[in-house]
Amino acid sequence: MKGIKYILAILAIVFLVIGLGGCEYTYPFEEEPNNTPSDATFVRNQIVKEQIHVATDLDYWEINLGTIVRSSEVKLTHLSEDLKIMAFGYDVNDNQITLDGSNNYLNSDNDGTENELILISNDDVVTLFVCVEASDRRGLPGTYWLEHNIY
Ligand SMILES: [Ca+2]
Ligand SMILES: [Ca+2]
Repeated sequence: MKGIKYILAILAIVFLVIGLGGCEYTYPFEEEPNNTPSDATFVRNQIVKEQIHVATDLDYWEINLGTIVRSSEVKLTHLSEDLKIMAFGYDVNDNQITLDGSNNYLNSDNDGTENELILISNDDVVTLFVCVEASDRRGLPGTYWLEHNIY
């Protein structure tokens, strides 16, 4: 019995050290490296809470919208620093879709910690890629919640 308590105590210390040491990994859903679209973390929740841990960090997310979606939105809330967001989409045949005139992406970069919001009205988008990064304005790391909704 004493031995089990000892082992549990050691395990608790190990988990504590891992948790404190790897700051990025105390956030449960991001899978670094995710700095390119091909390394994007698949979004499994409506809301994920993450962070840009250094100014040069990029966080790519992949959101599967499905084929019956008419429109969708992605937003950044609870910003601790001035961050920005960009989104681009692919159709059912994995072809990239032009979302905004001649641009193949949409972006939102409001001043300060104001929420960022992107609305996607193109119903051909089946897979959405989202990139979160520090704004050019301040270039500083920060935490965020990424939320998506489909209609
Ligand atoms: Ca990150
Ligand atoms: Ca990253």
